[in-house]
Amino acid sequence: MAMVAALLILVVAAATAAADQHTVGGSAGWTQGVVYSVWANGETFKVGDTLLFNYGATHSVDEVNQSDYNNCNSGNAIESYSGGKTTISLNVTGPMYFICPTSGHCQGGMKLAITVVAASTPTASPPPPGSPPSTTPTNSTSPPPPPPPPPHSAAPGNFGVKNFLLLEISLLLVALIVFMG
Ligand SMILES: [Cu+2]
Repeated sequence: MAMVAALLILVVAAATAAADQHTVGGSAGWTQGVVYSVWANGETFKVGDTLLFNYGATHSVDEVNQSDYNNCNSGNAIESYSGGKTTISLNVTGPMYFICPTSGHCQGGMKLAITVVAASTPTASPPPPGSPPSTTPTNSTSPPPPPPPPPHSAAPGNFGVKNFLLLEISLLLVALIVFMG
């Protein structure tokens, strides 16, 4: 049972902490004519995730600082990538900026700003404080329930009136005892 619970916790933790790959621009990829701020607003970028840029031969990817992002300046790039397919690991929290260095592309909107947030760390909920472990003894001190009375084998035979009366009285007494008890 404990094994099953541990496995369940592992599965849930793995599901919640799973790293995601964000394909920039979705199916459109890294190209002209995509509003990347809209795309980025629909994504949650976590530490441990990756960005995937898919682009054609006329495009590249430059990681730049905020100022160069704003000014579409690729002359000062932190990193430059090319080749049509670029995967970038998101290792730290904070903003990241990317532009296409091809002339005119950044000015035309081919620029991406994202904010990387800390990966969600699932914490196992601890037991509430002030709840001591159960100390109720398992061996009960109350007496066991009394055994049921034996069934009356009332076999009317050749009773006389006197015996019949006695039987009636005893039955009444038993009924009384049962009702009183
Ligand atoms: Cu481009």
